[in-house]
Amino acid sequence: MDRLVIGTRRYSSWSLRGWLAVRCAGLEVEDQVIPLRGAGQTREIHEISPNALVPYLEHQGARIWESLAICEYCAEISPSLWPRDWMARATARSVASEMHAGFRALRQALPMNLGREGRPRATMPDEALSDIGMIDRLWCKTRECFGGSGPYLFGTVFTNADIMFAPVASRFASYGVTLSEDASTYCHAVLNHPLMREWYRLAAQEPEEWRLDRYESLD
Ligand SMILES: N[C@@H](CCC(=O)N[C@@H](CS)C(=O)NCC(=O)O)C(=O)O
Repeated sequence: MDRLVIGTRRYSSWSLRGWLAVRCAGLEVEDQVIPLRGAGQTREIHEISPNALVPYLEHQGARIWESLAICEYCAEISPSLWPRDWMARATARSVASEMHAGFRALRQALPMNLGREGRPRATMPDEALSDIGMIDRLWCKTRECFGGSGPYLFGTVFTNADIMFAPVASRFASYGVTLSEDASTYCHAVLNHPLMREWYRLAAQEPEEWRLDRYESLD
């Protein structure tokens, strides 16, 4: 059975990226959701995934781990996951890689929690605020150069670059982060993508026992 192994939808930002890429590419795989314990403690994942992390994809004999590798794999099947124009494509790969490798302070300060409805953190580290400013500027600049009249970073098509930032849009909404007008418009476009709505719908169906205090009790 071809499968995409993901973690709790409410929290697993990397899983969201893999799932969006797989769905955008139309791969026929079954979702296998493993409730996360956090901090690498989810033993079931160790038995399945080579890097002991999710997302992890098995498709037609191929095994793919690391969300960016899954995005690349999906783009081989569905090339529109990267922009068609080579210069736009080079930039899309750069911003997607920048997200995959960076913005650690933001990721630590604002863990994804789809159940949190716009309540800001009581305190925010300067490094996280700096990441937010960088992302805001990156979104605006990319859209200014490549967005044209479309709602996404590279225009009308939702690409791997948008996929990499989709959990960030979710975090900005969950923690009531104030953005520039252009960044805010983009953020809403991502959150309103039909697949994002679908992810939120499925997350809302997860059992309450899967909730983790470390995320739910964050002030
Ligand atoms: N660099 C990896 C990061 C994947 C990652 O950290 N996944 C988390 C869930 S969002 C995980 O599997 N955690 C295991 C655990 O919490 O036990 C990727 O891009 O896929």
